[in-house]
Amino acid sequence: MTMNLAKKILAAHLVSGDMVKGAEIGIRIDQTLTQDATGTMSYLQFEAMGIPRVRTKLSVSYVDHNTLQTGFENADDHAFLQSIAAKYGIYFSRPGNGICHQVHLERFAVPGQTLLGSDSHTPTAGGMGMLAIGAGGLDVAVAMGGGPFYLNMPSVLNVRLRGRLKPWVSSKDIILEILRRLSVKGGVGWILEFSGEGVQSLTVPERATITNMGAELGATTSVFPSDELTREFLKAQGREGDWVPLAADPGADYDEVIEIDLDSLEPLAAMPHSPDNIALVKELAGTPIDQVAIGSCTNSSYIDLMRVARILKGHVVHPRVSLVVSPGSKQVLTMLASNGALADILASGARVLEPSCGPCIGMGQAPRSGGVSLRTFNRNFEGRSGTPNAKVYLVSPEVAAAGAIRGVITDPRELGDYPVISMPETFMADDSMIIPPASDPEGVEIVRGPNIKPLPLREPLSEDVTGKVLLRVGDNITTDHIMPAGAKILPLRSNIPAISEYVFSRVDPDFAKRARESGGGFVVGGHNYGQGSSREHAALAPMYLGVKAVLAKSFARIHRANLINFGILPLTFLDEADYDWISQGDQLEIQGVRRALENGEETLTVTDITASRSFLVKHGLTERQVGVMLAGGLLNYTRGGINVPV
Ligand code: MIC
Ligand code: SF4
Repeated sequence: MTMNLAKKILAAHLVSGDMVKGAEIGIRIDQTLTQDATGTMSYLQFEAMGIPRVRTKLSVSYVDHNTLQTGFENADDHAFLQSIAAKYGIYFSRPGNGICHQVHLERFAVPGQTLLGSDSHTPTAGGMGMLAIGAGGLDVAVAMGGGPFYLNMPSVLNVRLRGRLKPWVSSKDIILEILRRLSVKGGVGWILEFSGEGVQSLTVPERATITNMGAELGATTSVFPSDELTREFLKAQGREGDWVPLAADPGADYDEVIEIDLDSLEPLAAMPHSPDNIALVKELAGTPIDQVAIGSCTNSSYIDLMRVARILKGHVVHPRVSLVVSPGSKQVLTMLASNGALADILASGARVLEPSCGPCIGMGQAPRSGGVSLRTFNRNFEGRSGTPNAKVYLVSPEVAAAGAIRGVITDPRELGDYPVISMPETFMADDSMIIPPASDPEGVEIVRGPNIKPLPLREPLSEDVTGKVLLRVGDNITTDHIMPAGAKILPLRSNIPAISEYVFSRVDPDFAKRARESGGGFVVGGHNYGQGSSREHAALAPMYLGVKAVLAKSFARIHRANLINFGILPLTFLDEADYDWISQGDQLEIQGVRRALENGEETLTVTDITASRSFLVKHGLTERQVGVMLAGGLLNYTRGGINVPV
């Protein structure tokens, strides 16, 4: 039987279920990664499982998000993460070593293996031919314990790349074009698999820009074949031994195919406030810019920043613009420093940050009020930059650099000759900032600062679920709406009671108070509820506030899984028109939920007591998920020893 590449990797890792579209399968996870903003919870959960050492081939804990230390909290979390890593057999990438996805691609990603990461941009490693999936921290904890990762068997979309990109058009424009065609919810339930002769002109980091931002489609993951360019990249990283050739079988089937003619692409931008709000850069030309931010796990590779350095060389940043550059890794920064490119970047007036997420997650560098910010990042959700009324455009490094010089959005093709950057034959690989696990784990004491609070747990599911509609929101609500990030709130990631005060704070500042006073209740949403990040705090903190169920038209994959993991019912309307009848403050009741789930019933009746009407919702839970829900969440369920083999 011929198989596409995604199916081959899934089949090689299958531990349960049949690979039938939509059915639940369990897969073995070879590698895991965590970052500091999701990692503390993930490791608290791992600790609670009582397993002495990780059972993966490789697990890495990165510190890259919470690097602004405005108080003791982040530094305390770093110390906790370092001690946990030493004790449980995990490699620890120290703050300053770089953004998890960039470093993982450079130093650890292996074609054909599976990677589960507590960050939605884990698919970055798909640029290397890995099957790399983002998940909540609890799912990653289970995988570290040797348990399978469960997902619904995705459909596979073949993206055929034809031709070659023209000068000044880059791989960022390819993924922006896909977002234009498919939208931020078009990838839910899909894996994107790239093929075609166009692949051969894209280096591994350029491929990784595309798989990285596949997350913005809501896709399960995205994957490229592993070919000669993959081998060259690995060789240049001193890891040729990790290379294996991988591709779909000739004539393999796909559920759908789209073609992209690379020659016809032009520089694109995602306009405020959604990654799928795409326009041609030339149509936006002339728009005044206040800030340009270059970096993030999407566009901070050596190739990206070398190109930026060449474009900036000999220019000074426009007086209106603040240019900030954050290299993706210590490797990238070191190479720029040693070949002189960093001097060109500095000479332009750029403000260079340490290799970390930085402005991408609102950790500093918030734009001025109402300011226009051009960013090479992957998300431009309203308020994510830290300035509620800023207007963020997502662009390629070429468009960003051109804008920084001119002070207005500029079609980079106006700049003349395109700087051709070739891949280095050898990268400056130095793993001295990656600390291996301790050789005497018993001797390691876990460091726990006062900001690290114990994990809250939910009670087993009650027979009837009742409460008020605490909030009713529209389509495409992001996890940044539900549980905002930024320099002020991120340091509370290991303190659920404190962070829960900020749930929905940008949408409705009274939400937390109302939820507490009402003893919890329901949230009602539109399509693609919970799109964006993998942060399980967007489920855990509402759970802490007593949210019992979310009724929505549809859910984003990772957030739905997180809701289930923390015992919140994700329910979808059988008839979407029922959404229109519900108002904030309505008293809802679902009787006999436990019994219905135990009896295998697929729909539940919701009574809106205030509106005097009833309607049907479906839960779509698999048998395993029903078990999780009845137990009051995955941690209660795994404590029964059901999920993780001991
Ligand atoms: C993001 O880009 O939104 C984050 C911050 O990396 C999140 C993880 C988090 O919230 O900690 C993600 O993408 O999953
Ligand atoms: Fe970090 Fe931004 Fe990438 Fe998230 S998207 S991992 S915040 S750089």
